Amino acid sequence: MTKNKYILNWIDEMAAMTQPDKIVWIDGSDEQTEALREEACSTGEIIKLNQDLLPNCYLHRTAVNDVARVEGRTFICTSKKEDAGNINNWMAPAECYEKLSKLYRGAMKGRTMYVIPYSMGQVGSSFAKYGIELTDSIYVVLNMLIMTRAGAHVLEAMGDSPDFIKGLHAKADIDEENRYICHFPEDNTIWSVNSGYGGNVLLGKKCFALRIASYLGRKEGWMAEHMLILGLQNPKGEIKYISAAFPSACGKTNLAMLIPPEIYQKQGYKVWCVGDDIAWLRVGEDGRLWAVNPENGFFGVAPGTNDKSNPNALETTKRDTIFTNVVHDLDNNTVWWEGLDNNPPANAIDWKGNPWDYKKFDKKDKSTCGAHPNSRFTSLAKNCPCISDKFDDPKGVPISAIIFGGRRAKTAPLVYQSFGWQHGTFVGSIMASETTAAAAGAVGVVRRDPMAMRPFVGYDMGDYWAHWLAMGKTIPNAPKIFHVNWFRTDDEGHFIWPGFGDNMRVLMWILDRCEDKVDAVETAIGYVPKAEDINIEGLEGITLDTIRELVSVDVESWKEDIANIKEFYNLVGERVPAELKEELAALEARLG
Ligand code: OXD
Ligand code: MN
Repeated sequence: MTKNKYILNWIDEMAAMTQPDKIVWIDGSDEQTEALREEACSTGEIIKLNQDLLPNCYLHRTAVNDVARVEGRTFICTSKKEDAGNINNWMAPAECYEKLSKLYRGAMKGRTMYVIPYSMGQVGSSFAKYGIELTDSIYVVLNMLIMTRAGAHVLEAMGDSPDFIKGLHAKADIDEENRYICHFPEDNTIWSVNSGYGGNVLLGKKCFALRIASYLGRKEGWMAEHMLILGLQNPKGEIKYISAAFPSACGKTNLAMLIPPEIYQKQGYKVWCVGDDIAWLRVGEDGRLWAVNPENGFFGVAPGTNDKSNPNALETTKRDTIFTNVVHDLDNNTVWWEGLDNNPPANAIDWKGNPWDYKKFDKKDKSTCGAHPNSRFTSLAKNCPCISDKFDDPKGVPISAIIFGGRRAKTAPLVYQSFGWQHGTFVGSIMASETTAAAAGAVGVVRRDPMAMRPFVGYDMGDYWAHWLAMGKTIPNAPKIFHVNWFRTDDEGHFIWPGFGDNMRVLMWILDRCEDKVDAVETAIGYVPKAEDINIEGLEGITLDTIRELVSVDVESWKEDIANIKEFYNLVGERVPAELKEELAALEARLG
């Protein structure tokens, strides 16, 4: 399919090491994709679901020991350890290549190596970057065909250029002890072995579009961020775009596909989803920051997705979807997960492949779940009812506001605006979430997750912050930077803010601030809304006093947080930019 000698030589080298029985090039055609689905069904790798109820949908179960990203086994392999920084695991490239070569040697014997040419971003767009993933998994091929733009047309676009990301994935023995997800940013290379779970093996996503891309972005003057992108359309038809970064378990996909509250719907407001996970951002000729979603689909968490929490996501999963590790309803040959509805199937198989008795399900004991808590749907973005008509636009969309968020019981107010780009970068650098009862371990422990990028920066965190500061100087018309917290609780631990669609009320204030339409109150941490400027019409149980409480700055808890921030900055180490240390000192002084 190509004469590109860089591609052909590299494949020869990888095939000599992994020794597949045959090599198949993925062309993206319906015929080939259908043949692969049939082959995977015949071996039990995937199960064809009820085609009347779920057209073109399939179910896959991973190995029981292989259900999530493995940060402890994820490495950044730069020649100098200090370039990977203190937050990442590091291995010397030569040592890592040697170690993993042993695991790859002969790993594809008796198997087929699939060659997947793919593009992150619309083929031909100035944002787009190309990659090739070699894998011995049909499940990976079928997921990549949803999550990326893949096929022969990408090879054509690559021509005879050496400029592509080389990804190698082998399932090997799915051996946890020898599972490695390794990135060689200086070589444009990703090696993943002994896993079959999406986040570790769909190499276009976290590995390329965040870790390698963040490294390239710094080198080339753009940004790769763990951000959703949404467009908010007013009754006049004007659309303003917002990108937002949240750590896991903060409702990112729900915000990306938000349904406006009735009062706004009636006036004609709409929200459009451009992306739910990753944004690539570049300065446009007009001096604004423009964003694309480099992906082609959603790899979303299934549990908790329902027709109230996210009807758009639920609708998206009803066709052309691969479900992973959810419950198989044998009566209807459909799928189910905790939080879908109150009708768990009586005749069902759980994510481990065992008969599942829903009557034994105990909410507090995750081991009784039918679907794994990290079970997923892989769905096409174009099937989302609220997908933006700019989703495929090679130019992307201009960003008016950047939002950082976290899950904080007390510290962060519902919303605040930074004083400017430098202070906004500081706000991103101190982002944090508190652990919830849903996860194992202590409740209320603060995990700092700067820009929600802690596991995804492909180089030193301090250098990454410096890149943010440097980018700010190159954007004449930079987005304003905000922080939100949907999770403030009252003294009994109940959430005060309703969240979900009502978060739009906060987005409206944010956009009003971007357009200088509304005043704000200056506090030690930034600008907070005047209570009357958050629209509470139609919200039951929320008064102006509730809003006053939600936007109040709890000085004591901020003072406690300062110590934790200092500790984190020390961990990041000596490359923390002086400007951010100054911001921290200034915040401390303002808090008194
Ligand atoms: C994540 C994801 O872990 O998007 O951030 O899957
Ligand atoms: Mn993510």
